[in-house]
Amino acid sequence: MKRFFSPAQLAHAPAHELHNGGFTNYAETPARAAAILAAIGGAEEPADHGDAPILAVHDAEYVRFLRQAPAAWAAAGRSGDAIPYAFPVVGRRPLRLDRIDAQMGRYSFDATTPITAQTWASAYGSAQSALAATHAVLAGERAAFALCRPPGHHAGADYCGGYCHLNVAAIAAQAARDAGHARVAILDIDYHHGNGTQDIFWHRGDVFYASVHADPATDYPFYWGHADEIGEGEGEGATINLPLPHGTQLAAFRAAQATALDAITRFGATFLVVSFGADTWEGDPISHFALRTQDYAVLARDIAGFGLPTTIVMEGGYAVDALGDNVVRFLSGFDPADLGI
Ligand code: OKP
Ligand code: ZN
Repeated sequence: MKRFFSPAQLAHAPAHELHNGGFTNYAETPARAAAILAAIGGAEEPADHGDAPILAVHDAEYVRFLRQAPAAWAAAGRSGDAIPYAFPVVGRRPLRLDRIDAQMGRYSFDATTPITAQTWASAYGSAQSALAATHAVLAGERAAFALCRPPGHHAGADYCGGYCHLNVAAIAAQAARDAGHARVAILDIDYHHGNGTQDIFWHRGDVFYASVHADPATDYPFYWGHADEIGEGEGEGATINLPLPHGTQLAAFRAAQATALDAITRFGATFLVVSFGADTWEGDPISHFALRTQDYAVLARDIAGFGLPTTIVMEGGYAVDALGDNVVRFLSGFDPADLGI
């Protein structure tokens, strides 16, 4: 299987995240990408498709913010990573936000996603990897893997959060739409609900969003991913949420994924984007499902069985020592030759 990764994606390395009332080491490390890269035996550097496919999903003002936030942070006399602390909960009417702290809160939904001087370059590379994989599939590959890092599914059109800045799955899906696929589906099997992806396509009937994830009643991102969220307007019925309890093992996860795939089939998608997270693994340090490494091949075979051209984008997975094996096992379900990479 073709796979894509840009070395620029290693540069983003925040020192800390706010977790349980204090600062802990940032879980979404460059070592994650390095472990996957080693396990899959390298990757092609993506071609540069430029800003346009990013701006097809994200607001221009938000992209401008991501690019200039580190300079504004430094100009305010701060050292270290930029982190927001105030959020416009009461509404986001158009205001002139001069102070970097005001901008940080406006364009973030949580305080766990620092922005560094390298963040834009890494997020841009991550998006380009997703685009390169998508264009490989559009050109005839049955499936392709984008080693996206930073991940994307928590990022909305105009906000970052959950370690995510650019929504790589949404960018891939939109690229497939723009290449002529009238109905595109996103299957999100990361442990966490992909609130950003859901938000981006919430009102749209042309991109289906299906997610299997930890119940937001117990898990981040709390405010999205409940079973009664189905989209609105043109998008009503084009979102399906399948929350599962702590301790979920293969059988229940596989059944939920089958429900998601059935819905995608009924929708009539001709192109699939998989948001793959390996944080459903039994030993993940920040998650509470119980999938085993060999289970990923089963899940991938079930997906591959639907026969849709498929872009696979990497989302979460924080057990660095197991991450490479888990990813290889997943990819092997699409192409058994990938088990021997
Ligand atoms: C990103 B992805 C644990 C609290 C939650 C944010 C989790 C983001 C997960 N530190 N922090 O969906 O894997
Ligand atoms: Zn996750």
